[in-house]
Amino acid sequence: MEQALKGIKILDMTHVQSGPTCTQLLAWFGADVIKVERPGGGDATRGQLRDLPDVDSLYFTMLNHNKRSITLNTKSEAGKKIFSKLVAHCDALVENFAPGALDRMGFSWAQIQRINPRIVYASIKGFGSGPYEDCKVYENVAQCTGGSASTTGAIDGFPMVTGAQIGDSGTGLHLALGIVTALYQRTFSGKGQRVECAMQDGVLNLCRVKLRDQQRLKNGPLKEYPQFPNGQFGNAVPRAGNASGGGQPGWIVRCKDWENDPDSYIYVIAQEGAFPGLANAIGHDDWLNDPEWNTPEARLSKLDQMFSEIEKWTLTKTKFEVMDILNPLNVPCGPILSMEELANEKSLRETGTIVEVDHPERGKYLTVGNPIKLSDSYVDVSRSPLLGEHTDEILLELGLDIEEIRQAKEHGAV
Ligand code: CAO
Repeated sequence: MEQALKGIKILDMTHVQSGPTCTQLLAWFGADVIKVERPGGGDATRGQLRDLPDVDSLYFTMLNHNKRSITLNTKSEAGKKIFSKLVAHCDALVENFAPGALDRMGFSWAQIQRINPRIVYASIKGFGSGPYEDCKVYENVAQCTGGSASTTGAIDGFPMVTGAQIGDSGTGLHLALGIVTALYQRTFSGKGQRVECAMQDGVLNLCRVKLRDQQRLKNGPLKEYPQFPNGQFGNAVPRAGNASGGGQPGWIVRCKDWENDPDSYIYVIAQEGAFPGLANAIGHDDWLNDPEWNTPEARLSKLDQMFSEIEKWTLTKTKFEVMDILNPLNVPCGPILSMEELANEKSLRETGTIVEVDHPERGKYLTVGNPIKLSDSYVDVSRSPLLGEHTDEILLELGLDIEEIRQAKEHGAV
């Protein structure tokens, strides 16, 4: 079996999280990803959040699988010459430096196009054009400025960020789609193009349903929000605790032993069609003939009471027992799975979503593999490269001879 992106060469100038998640996906689909790193330390994440001394951190290794690494000082004259060769050699250049960094190195989009008119030049920045376009941005800044934090959190609490890296990994995913789309268009146009994703835009795209609710708000209260009927709505979409985002009410309820296990909870959705089964299961078949309870509209004003009745029942069972009972009744529900439980989940290992990888310095560790499954393109998750591990090999591929490589090293270019 071939790999979907076999033959595509990516000039990977990414660092930290957002860019590397993008190029890692491309590598998993078979692209040859050449990660360019500054001589000395390389990508700063190699040394951040280290759990073992002098060994590439899990932060780095889990974002840079299946890539090759070359060290290159792109600010030195000799380094710029090699960088130009890389631009000519590759199909896409991907970067997520602070705004203007590549231009300051002497490589504007116009200059890059002159070197290689077929190249796709893809960037992640914190913001698009506008008042904040020059700002540096990390994950939580994007969550706060993209609408996620203002709509996440307890009903009366402060704005909250989420553990899902929607600003970094979310934008990386958006950019990967932009790159393959631009490569596809190139097969007809013969030309490369610029691809830009702003983290604020990526987060806002993922918060689309909240902009929907913002517009619904002017036509009346948001009836599925916990603020209805007891609370007040202001001018903006409020935080909704754990309420379900859609038209079917949902909430997180406690399960047996929740006092000792911080993850003994389950999310239950009282979907209209499955409501009779749910009511029966929790011993409330009386609701089914009671006009105060037997329609979604009647229940809307007392969702608190409904979920507290459901919880009286879930408190007598483990989250997995609840799942086993409710699933056959078609009641959508999901146990709160801890990272420990996910790491040990057999089915995730079998699908390649959780993979064990061996690393020459750190030994075996777990990573999240490719969550996108193609039936005709296999993914073999291999370890991240050591800093500059493939420098000589890549320079030879670019056509440098042994003497030129020696000189590049002598000048500190690689
Ligand atoms: N050779 C020589 N110089 C190099 C180099 C190389 N191989 N690789 C990088 N550099 C230089 C850059 O050119 C830049 O120099 P200048 O400031 O002189 O232009 C410098 O290294 C540092 O780059 P940076 O400003 O991007 O790095 P930072 O650590 O200060 O900022 C970050 C990090 C993430 C805030 C910033 O890159 C950014 O805002 N990126 C866009 C948004 C983004 O992707 N954020 C997500 C990060 S993950 O949470």
